Order: sequence, then C-alpha cells, then structure tokens
Amino acid sequence: MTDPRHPPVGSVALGGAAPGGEERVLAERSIATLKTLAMDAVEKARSGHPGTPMALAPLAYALWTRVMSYSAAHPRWPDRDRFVLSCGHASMLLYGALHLSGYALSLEAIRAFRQWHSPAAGHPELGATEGVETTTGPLGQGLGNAVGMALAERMLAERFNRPGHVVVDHRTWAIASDGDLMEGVSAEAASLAGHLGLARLCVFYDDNRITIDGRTDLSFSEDVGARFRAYGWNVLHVPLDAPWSAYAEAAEQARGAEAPTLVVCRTRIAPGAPTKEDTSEAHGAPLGEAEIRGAKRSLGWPEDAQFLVPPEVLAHMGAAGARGAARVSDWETRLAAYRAAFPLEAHELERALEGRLPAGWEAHLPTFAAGQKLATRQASGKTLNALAAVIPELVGGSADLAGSNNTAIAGASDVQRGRYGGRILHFGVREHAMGAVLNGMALHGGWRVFGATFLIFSDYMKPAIRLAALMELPVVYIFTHDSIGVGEDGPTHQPIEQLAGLRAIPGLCVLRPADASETAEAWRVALERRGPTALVLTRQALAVLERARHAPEGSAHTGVSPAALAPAAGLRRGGYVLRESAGARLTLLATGSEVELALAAADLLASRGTPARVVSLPSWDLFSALSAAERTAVLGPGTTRIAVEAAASLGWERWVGDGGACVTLDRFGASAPAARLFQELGFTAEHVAQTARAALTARAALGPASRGTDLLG
Ligand SMILES: Cc1ncc(C[n+]2csc(CCOP(=O)(O)OP(=O)(O)O)c2C)c(N)n1
Repeated sequence: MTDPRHPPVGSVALGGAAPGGEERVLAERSIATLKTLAMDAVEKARSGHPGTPMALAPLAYALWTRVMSYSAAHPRWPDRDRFVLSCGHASMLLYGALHLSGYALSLEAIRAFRQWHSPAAGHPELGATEGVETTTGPLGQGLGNAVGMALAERMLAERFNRPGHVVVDHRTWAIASDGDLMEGVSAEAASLAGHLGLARLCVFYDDNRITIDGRTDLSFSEDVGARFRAYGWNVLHVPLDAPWSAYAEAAEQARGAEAPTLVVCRTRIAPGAPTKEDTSEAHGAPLGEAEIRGAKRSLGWPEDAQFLVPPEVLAHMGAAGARGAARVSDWETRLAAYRAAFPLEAHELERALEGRLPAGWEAHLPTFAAGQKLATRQASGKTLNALAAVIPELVGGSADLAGSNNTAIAGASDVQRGRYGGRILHFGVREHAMGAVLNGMALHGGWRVFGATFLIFSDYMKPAIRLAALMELPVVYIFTHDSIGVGEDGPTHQPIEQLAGLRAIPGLCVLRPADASETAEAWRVALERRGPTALVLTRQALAVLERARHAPEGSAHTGVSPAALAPAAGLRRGGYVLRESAGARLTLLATGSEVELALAAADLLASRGTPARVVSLPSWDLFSALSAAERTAVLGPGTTRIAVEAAASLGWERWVGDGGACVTLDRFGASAPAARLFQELGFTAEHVAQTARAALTARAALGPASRGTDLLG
C-alpha cells in the first residue's frame, strides 16, 4: 500500500501538491533513493554499513543540491569545493550522491558494491572513483585531510589571487562521525584548524550516539560542541529529525563564520528500520529483508524494488550536478582574464596545480666537498633551502622540532591565522595531524609538501604515511635523529624497528643517505617521485665521502668503471658499489651513518689481507626495482655479505642471504653519549671486521655447497 504522504514513485505526481510541492516531493524522493540504495547495496554485498548513509541522506541531499560548488562533469576542476567523508565506512552515502548527481559512477558499479574492481569500493578510494577526493576508512584521518585541504586553499588563494582577480575561491566540507571525533588525530587537526582560523572548513558531525559496541555513552560522554568551541570553532546544531533544509541553512551560516564550523547534527542511525533504528545493529551489517521492507514501507517506497532510481530523481539531482558546469566556464573566463593581466602568475598557478616542478630545478641541488663533516640533517637543510629558492610551491614544517630537523627556510615567513602567504607550517607537537594535514594539502594540489619530526616519532604518523602511500601522494617526510646516534636521550628516543616498519609500507620510498652528497640526491628522488618519500637522516656529523678513493679497482662483476659507480647518484638505483675490491669474497652492505663504519671495517680487513667490497644501500625499495641481475652485480655474486645498520635486523636476510651475518640491533638502545653507544653495541670497525671474518670462515668450513645459495642470483 502506498503511503498517502508520498505520491507513487516513477513519476512526479503533482496533483494537489502545495506550492513548492514539486520541489518537496523531489527532495523526499531523492533522499529516499539515497537511503534505499544504501540498504540495497549493503544487502546485496552482504557486507557494509547501511545505517549511517540512511541517517545522513538528507544532509547529502542538501550538500549535493544546494550547498557545494562542483560540476559532476568536471571532477578535477581546481576551484571545486572539496568534500571529505571522514567516516569512510558510510561509503554508500557518497556513492549514492555521486551517482545521482551525475558523476561517472554507474548504477552497475553500485550494484557491485564492495566487489572486485568495482569503483564502489568498500571504503572510498582515491583514484578508484571520480568525485572521491581522498581515501577514508581509518577514522579521524579524513578530518585531518579536510583541514589540509582548507589550509592549502587559503595558502593558494593568498599566493595567487589579485584584486579583481579571484581564481582560488572554494570551500571544504566534511562529514565526521562519533568514531572520527573519538580519535586523537581529529582532535589535533581540529585544534590546528581552530588556531589557523580556517573559516572555509565546515564539518558536519553525525551525532548519532552509536558505534559498533553500542551506545557512545559506554565510552564517550564529553560535550563535543564545547570542545570545538574551545578550539576556536564556530559550533552550530541541527536537531533530531530535521529536514534537509536545516543542513543547508547551517551551511549558509558556516559561510559567514570567521572560524571553522562544526555542525553538530543529532541523527538516528537507520531511520525507519522497524527494530534496528537507533541501534548498533544498523551500523555495520546488512539490515536483513524484513528491516529493509519496513524501512521502504515507511518511505512509501515499493518494497520489492531494489536499486530503484526514479528517473525524476536522476533528473533532479543530475541537474544540480550539471549546474556547476556554468561555474566552471565562469572560472575559465576569469582565469583567462587573470592570464592576460598576470601571465607569470597564471603560468605558475597552472604549473603548480599540475604538479610540475619548474624547469631546471635540479641544477640547484647543492654539491658538497669531500672531507667536510656535517650531519645528513644539516645537508638536508641546505638542500631544502637551495630548492626552496627555485620551487616556490615547496612548503612544510615540523612538529615543533624545526631547529633539530633543519627545516627552516631562510627568508620564508610562518603561516598563521589570516597570514597564509608564508611557507613555514608550525604543526605544533601534533605528528598525527601533521601526517593527515600533509595528505590533505597534497590531495588539494598546488603545493609540494614536507613534514618533519624525529624518526622515532614517525610511529605517531604511521597511519597517515600509510594512506599517503596508498594514495601515491608526493609527500616528503624528513625524519632526523635516525639511530642510537641520538645519544643521551636514551632508548625512548632511539629508533630501532622504525626503519623496518617504514620499509614494509608498499609504495613508500625510504632513503637513508650515507653522506651529504647522497642527501642531495635523496631530495632529487623525493621530488621526482609520485608517491611519498621518507628521508632518514642523522643527528651526528658524517664525513662527506671521498668517493674516488674508495673505488680504485673497477668492478669485475658489472664491467662498469669505478667512476660510473661511485658518485652519489648511485642512490637513485637504491644501492651501488661504493668500494670495489678485486678478488673480494666479502661484501659489506650498509646504510646511512653505518656506511662510514663499513668503509673503515673494509680498510681494516684489507690491511689484514681480506679485501672487502662496500655497498651503500640507501633505499631497499628503489633497489628492489632493479633486475635480479643488476642487484646481484651490486651485492657481489658469491660473496659473503655482512649487513651493517644500527637498527633492527628484520629484512636484512633478504640482502645478506645464506652464510652472511648482520651487525644490527635487535634490542633497545640506552642512555649514553652516542660514541659510547656505538662502541658498546658493536658498531666498531673492529667488530664489523671480526663478524665478517667469522662469517667467511664459517662459510668456508661448510665447503663449496654452501656457496650455491644466492637468494638474488
Ligand atoms: C582508526 C579506526 N579504528 C577502528 C575502526 C573500525 N570502525 C569502523 S566504524 C567504527 C565505529 C564507528 O562508529 P561511528 O563513528 O559512530 O560510526 P556510525 O556508527 O555512526 O556509522 C569502528 C570502530 C576504523 N575504521 N578506524
């Protein structure tokens, strides 16, 4: 039976409708379509989250038809508003809205929700679906991304807009759930957004008071609105059972605010589901047929229909999605006028938005004279400054360790509330937010971003690093104080397992340069790459290697001359022979500060009649990309390999192979001066030489058969 409040779907029956009735009917039907698509898709997939998309359908309707500036046909229009669904588990809300408003997301894709290769993936994935601005799912991260996007917009506007020529002028809208706001990363990001006064950011908080385990009062009883007010946000409220227009009105108020806005929206999860409404059962599992029938009945929807999209809904929401095309052409006209008035700026804007670096930037990479001593963090600081002078879009900062991380840019000013023209970001002691905000800035476009902290605290930003890798965002991480070389601060500050953890992230390029020259090369790699890069740098000074001295004999294995092998440019291949030695049966593999040590050990071994090769292996991932033959040539076929790295041994077996040995650290460090720590923990030339000799002897004792195993050959 049809609910008399709802005319039959499939046609807009206007007879008897009050003034404005057509609009009302279309809105109700659009919202019902969003709700039923979510129920049906989750049911068909037999997995997913139906309740929250149902509850937020009126909000989505308001955003996509009345609030956001976008054009479905131009999903990459640079001046579009950004939308972030921070609670990515509610992905069906986004997919429904994208489909109905005319993005290239078909109903077929929605029918295949959560299936292999469907653009309607379990959680929204950047690159899989037009209109998805960021990959979300790990709660809290999306809110951090939204802060980064809002910051990137203000900074870009400050850099490029001119009186009478506004070419950067958009907003960031986000939806966050209880889980998002329970997570610490969102607190850090919101605190930063409040501090910076990012008034073009508006977050709708779905205050449905339900999470997986039950009602939020099990664990979450603070006044979220008061918390955000304390961060300096403008806080609005939308009451329970509010119509879609209440969200549009809140958005309108947010536009006038001088601070970021949080709209606390009281909602009921799975509204209309007969028994599961307002319960955690509606959070993350299919509702089941009876509940869906009941919910459809309450909407006046045909109970038997699945994936029903009434044509008038498609036309109505599609018209909203198409309206933005006029905005795009208006923007293009404005951009043309801007180009005429400010040709250089326009060229720079387009270049930055396309992510192209200025021509010839590499020529500005510094060179370092052999023999001088400086920490790789200092070399990084010098390289950063040289590059910043020619790459104006290179911006970033540190989580309160700028001096230690060497991230200051001479002459650059700080980014602060109302002063978005600077280049230096002060993240405060907020590594979690730093990671998520950097991702948001990279997603927004127009900037090449870097963020810095001690390597030990990379753990505090690991979720964001992982997402940067998943999204292939070109973020540069500057991680200094990379080993027990930290010294007196002790084991809390001395990284051990961090390198292994970072190296395990697919798509993250981890670079641990051996000296200043490799550090400059590492920056080159970082800026040329598509995905994120971690620069792992020393606190302590290292000699700039005298490369000519170390490659006197050429490589019998590769046939490449020593001159071609020794330059720091070898870093680009991930690993290269730093010191060749005719007839050597030993290869010492080292990274970062331990390369110097490996060279000293090789000197010692040579003086005792055991020649040894030395390989600098700054990046395992770049090295892995070489062919097996190229790798073996570098590692030395048939040689016994010794790994030397002041970090966990995990993973080194891959390069060392059978019969080799590791001078590594499978224990925590200690509080003492660095020199003493290296000595006590086995990082001396003598210990490396002894370990190498012992491995060689043990292998020889086993006879020729033991030499047959070469993992990489
Ligand atoms: C960092 C993180 N921890 C845990 C999860 C698993 N998870 C997904 S949804 C959810 C409950 C979230 O409840 P809420 O945010 O209120 O969403 P709603 O029930 O309103 O849909 C949890 C714990 C996650 N996605 N991310």
